[in-house]
Amino acid sequence: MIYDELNREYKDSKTDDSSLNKSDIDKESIDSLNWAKQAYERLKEQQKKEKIEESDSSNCSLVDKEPEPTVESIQVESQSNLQNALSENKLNSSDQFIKEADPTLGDFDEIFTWSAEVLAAQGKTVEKVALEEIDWLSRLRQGLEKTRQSFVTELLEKFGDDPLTPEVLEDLEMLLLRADAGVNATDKALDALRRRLNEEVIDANEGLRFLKQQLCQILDQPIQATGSDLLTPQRDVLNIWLFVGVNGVGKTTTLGKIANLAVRSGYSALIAAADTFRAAAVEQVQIWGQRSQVQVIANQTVNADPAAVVFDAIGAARSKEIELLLVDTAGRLQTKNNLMDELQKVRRIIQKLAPKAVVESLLVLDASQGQNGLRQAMAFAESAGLTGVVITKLDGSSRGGVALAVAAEANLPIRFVGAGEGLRDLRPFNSFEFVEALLAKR
Ligand SMILES: Nc1nc2c(ncn2[C@@H]2O[C@H](COP(=O)(O)OP(=O)(O)OP(=O)(O)O)[C@@H](O)[C@H]2O)c(=O)[nH]1
Ligand SMILES: [Mg+2]
Repeated sequence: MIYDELNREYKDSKTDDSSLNKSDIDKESIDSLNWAKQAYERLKEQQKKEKIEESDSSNCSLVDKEPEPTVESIQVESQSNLQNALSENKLNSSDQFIKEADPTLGDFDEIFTWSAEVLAAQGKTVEKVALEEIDWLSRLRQGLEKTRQSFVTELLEKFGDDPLTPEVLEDLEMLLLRADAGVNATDKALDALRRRLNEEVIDANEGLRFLKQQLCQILDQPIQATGSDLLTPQRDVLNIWLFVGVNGVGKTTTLGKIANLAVRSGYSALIAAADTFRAAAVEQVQIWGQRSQVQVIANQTVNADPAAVVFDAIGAARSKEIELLLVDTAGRLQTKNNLMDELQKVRRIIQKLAPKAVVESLLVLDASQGQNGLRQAMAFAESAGLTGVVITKLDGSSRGGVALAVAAEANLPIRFVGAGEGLRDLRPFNSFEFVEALLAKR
């Protein structure tokens, strides 16, 4: 059974049970432990079956799985460069890459139970639970550990067991600002809590539940305004996704991970290596392409015109009836106007050559740079025509709250989140699971 990781459901899913209104689900009423046990048993069975099928087709499947290099347009200049780049990316061989791409079922532990609870609370049925989702939720929770520890531990201490007081809300305000949630989001959440507190007495549990709901609403607002909960390529048209952002935020890595998700989910993809600014950028993207068997269009000439690369890529995408063209761009600082001009030129080429293409311009944002990073990145907004955000490096940062600032200050939908350097550390964004992971008690 193929799991579509961009749409976050099995390919043959007929009914969409995940569309249940989350607020209608009383989490407490679900026998979550029992549910988690059933889900675990089912996944164990499924994995056993897959293992048998794999061993039945014996070594053949391994041979089949070995990706054939399909990069036609560029040649790696030297093998040693490739090796260096491989180790830079921690991808030492195709086998390792394939292994890394396939999640395995761990123990029936606290993390599994928590992940299952989050899925159950969103209305997923036991039959629809995918290992990919469980795997991702545990990664997300681990990734948010630093933010969670500095935020939740104190929050729960402040909340205590007594009914909430206005003083506690003041402390909460400070905690949200410290987690880089931004003034707008903090005000919104606090105003709602204060209004509630004026009307009735609420205890700590209800306070936490209400806070989670408010944070979800803040994150969801720009997403709902787009009309689609998840960003997925539209079928039968060319989709062009541009990855923009300042130096080193994770554009290329994000593009590589999304290329892999797209291929695994059954989309045809192509990569345009339009970062011609940095010498090693083409090789880096080429390796990602090789690993996911996605062709890369590039021009090895130093300082080649990025718009020309995109021009070639659109031509190739057309002739091969590609669904998703992923465009890597150079890290640009707003002071470098020529780089901004380049980005606008790329947009013009797309508009001219593929006016019917569905274009997404995704701002990649490093969570550890917090609100400063967001302000700096917003300089891209005009020239890049931003339509969404990818937040990377949630792991290792205590500023995961910046997601709230993205929604409330920049009014942009968050489309993907990255919480680690590994292949499976990036997934489509879901506000409910993000808030649950951020505010998980245990
Ligand atoms: N810990 C962690 N590291 C990440 C994440 N995403 C990317 N990185 C790392 O960040 C570094 C920079 O990533 P790149 O993808 O090269 O960033 P870029 O924006 O393309 O950089 P330039 O092309 O130089 O502007 C790499 O070492 C990545 O492995 C993440 O979610 N977590
Ligand atoms: Mg890059």
